Amino acid sequence: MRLFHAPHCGSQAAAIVINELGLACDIVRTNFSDRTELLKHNPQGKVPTLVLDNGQVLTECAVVMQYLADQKPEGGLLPRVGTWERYKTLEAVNFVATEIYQTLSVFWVKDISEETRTFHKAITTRKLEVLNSILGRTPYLAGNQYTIADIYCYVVISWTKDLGLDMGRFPAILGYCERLGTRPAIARTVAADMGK
Ligand SMILES: N[C@@H](CCC(=O)N[C@@H](CS)C(=O)NCC(=O)O)C(=O)O
Repeated sequence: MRLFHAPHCGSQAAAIVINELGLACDIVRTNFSDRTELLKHNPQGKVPTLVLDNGQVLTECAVVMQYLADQKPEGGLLPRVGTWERYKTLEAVNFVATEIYQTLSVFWVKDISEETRTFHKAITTRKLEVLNSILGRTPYLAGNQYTIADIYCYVVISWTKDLGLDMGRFPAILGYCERLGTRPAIARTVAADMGK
């Protein structure tokens, strides 16, 4: 398998899953200024793009992570099909994708006005309050088990650093991210993305 990935993108979550599970998958760090190879597999030219050994292609981070985790179910990052825990994990993945990621994505729109930025900061703060309250009750997003939802959440929350949000209001989120950041697979992936 090959994963097209770029630092500071959601694809970092897929790269972490690969490293957590020790999957046989080349992680191809993509330079968006030359997408020749990526465009051969994904006409959208976006990451993550996962190319299987048989040439089939899978995109959409939330789904790519599920596929990767299912390659090694004993790794425990995604509970087995049919279990309640699996649905709770997918609920958490969807929460990150739609409530947090999509809210933050507004900040990357070019030439966003100051008024829109302030408005979206308020919306983001309300979403982060919900996340903070969940993480105040359970050690991981879907309960007691570390799953792909946590990996995704960790990556998405790392994007809040430069947004001028008062993250000090969310001690449970900060403590959780600090804890996750010490996991070897996360630390290794982040360091590699920073060229270390
Ligand atoms: N809905 C997709 C979004 C993928 C996406 O927008 N990826 C960004 C990551 S930075 C990208 O590749 N952007 C490059 C571009 O839009 O040109 C997902 O969740 O995986």
